[in-house]
Amino acid sequence: MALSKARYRDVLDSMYSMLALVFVLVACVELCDAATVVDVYRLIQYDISGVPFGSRLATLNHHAGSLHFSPGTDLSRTVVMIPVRGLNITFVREFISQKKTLGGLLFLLPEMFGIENGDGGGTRDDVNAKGLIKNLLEELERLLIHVKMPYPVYFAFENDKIEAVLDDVKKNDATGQSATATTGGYKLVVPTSEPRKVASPTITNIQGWLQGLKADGDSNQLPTIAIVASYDTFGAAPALSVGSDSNGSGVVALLEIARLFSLLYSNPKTRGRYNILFGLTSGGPYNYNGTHKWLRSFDQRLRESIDYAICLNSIGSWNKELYIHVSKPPENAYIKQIFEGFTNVAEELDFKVGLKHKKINISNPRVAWEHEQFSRLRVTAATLSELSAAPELLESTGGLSDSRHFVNEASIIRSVKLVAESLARHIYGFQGKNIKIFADNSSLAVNPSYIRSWLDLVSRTPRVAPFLSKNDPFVLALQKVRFFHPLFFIYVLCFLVYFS
Ligand SMILES: *[C@@H]1O[C@H](CO)[C@@H](O)[C@H](O)[C@H]1NC(C)=O
Ligand SMILES: *[C@@H]1O[C@H](CO)[C@@H](O)[C@H](O)[C@H]1NC(C)=O
Ligand SMILES: *[C@@H]1O[C@H](CO)[C@@H](O)[C@H](O)[C@H]1NC(C)=O
Ligand SMILES: *[C@@H]1O[C@H](CO)[C@@H](O)[C@H](O)[C@H]1NC(C)=O
Ligand SMILES: CC(=O)N[C@H]1CO[C@H](CO)[C@@H](O)[C@@H]1O
Repeated sequence: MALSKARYRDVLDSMYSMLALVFVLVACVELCDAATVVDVYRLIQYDISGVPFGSRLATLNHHAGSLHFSPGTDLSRTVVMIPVRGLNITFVREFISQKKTLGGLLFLLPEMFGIENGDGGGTRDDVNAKGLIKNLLEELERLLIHVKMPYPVYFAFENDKIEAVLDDVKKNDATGQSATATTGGYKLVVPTSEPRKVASPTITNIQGWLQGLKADGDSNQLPTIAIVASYDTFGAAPALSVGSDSNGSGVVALLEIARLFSLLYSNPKTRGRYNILFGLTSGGPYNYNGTHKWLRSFDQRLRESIDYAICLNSIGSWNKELYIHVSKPPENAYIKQIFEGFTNVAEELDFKVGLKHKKINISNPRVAWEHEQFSRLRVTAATLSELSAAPELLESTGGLSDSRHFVNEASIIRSVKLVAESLARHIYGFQGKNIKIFADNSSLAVNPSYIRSWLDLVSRTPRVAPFLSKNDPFVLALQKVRFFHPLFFIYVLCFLVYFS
């Protein structure tokens, strides 16, 4: 069952707690003595406008079965183990839509999607195989987050133990006899209490500020440029939603751009005549709800001082072309200036930027891109992304398949060079001149190891907003970023959930 578009206008209104759990796998073959413990991750459970989605139960205590069950088998007391590798997605879609009564589902994910599995090189064949399985996982995720399943659904990573169990279970199923306590087999147990609604969840925006230099008078009267990235994620398994590309890549690029400009701004001789505002926004998957709240927290003078805002989203896995998405027409003087500035730098760096124009619909609260939240307040803004078209709500939000494996540091480095260099030329009035401010090997060079270490950190940090408090180590790490001096931070707490 897919959600109708109309319903998407409302943001998610409840989330249920419970992330990773320890899964106790009890082998009950003849002698009930061997027990194995495997980490499992529960499928998300949430409501939109009172409509329930995801897995609605958590406690599990049933026998393991495979997809090799004989037709007509009663599966109401069986946990069906489904390896994602080689999965027939049509079959799973039909299986779920039949709304069978099941004891539960356990999906086995390839190891490389594990959070601990950093970047892997591999041959070209590997890359193709990885691409296929990534697409499969994306499809599965899309399927699972948009249905309601009245039974527990978990994910686990493949390993020798669990594969051996699956082999045994398949053999048993092939005999046509279902496993029970008396016939032997395996029992899968998750001893947990049922989830509760997350009480007053909040989302946290983080803001930084570089003060420009005004020779005579008040620097608050200077124009401002805003650089923004949404940092939270949404996915089928909250505990696995690290979003290396969406939008870990944008966060990492923002931090590096902030580092570069704070170097320039720490010297009065190179401090620009623009203030620079950095925003790490939350609620990205929920219609950029945090951005919406953040913008409304500005006083009018700040909002009016914003020359333009650049939002960075999914810029970690492109090759040849990036897109600038705007809602003002391409003929608009500001848009022309931004686009020409970016195009010139991109040419020097030997790639292309395309301009994509999509009008906003003021009477529809649903936005396609982050910059549209700015556009709605008449602030000129653009989103830089490798995506040529806007994803649907709750898509490309950093779920299961968006792992470190598929993000390329070189793409982020080139994106940083593009944005930093274009902005610097705008700030220092070098438009149209081939002047490299952030030249390689200079003291202002882009720092690949800095980029890599942040990318590694975001790729290890699940960031589904209601589960990420303002005291989360990741949020604290962002707050402590040293170069952000003399930047300051403000936490804007937004209430995402309404209770009736
Ligand atoms: C996948 O499952 C569908 C539905 O059960 C079936 O019709 C199709 O033949 C299967 N495809 C493969 C490649 O097994
Ligand atoms: C704008 O949004 C409103 C409300 O969702 C909708 O009724 C209308 O058809 C939309 N207009 C266009 C031009 O898409
Ligand atoms: C930067 O330095 C490295 C080695 O330190 C060198 O290989 C590279 O060519 C230099 N790049 C530029 C643009 O000077
Ligand atoms: C953000 O969430 C709040 C609370 O659920 C809701 O009232 C508001 O309309 C949302 N804003 C946007 C822009 O979606
Ligand atoms: C989690 C999140 O905000 N993801 C965003 C990443 O970027 C893409 C492309 O701009 C957005 O569509 C996602 O919503």
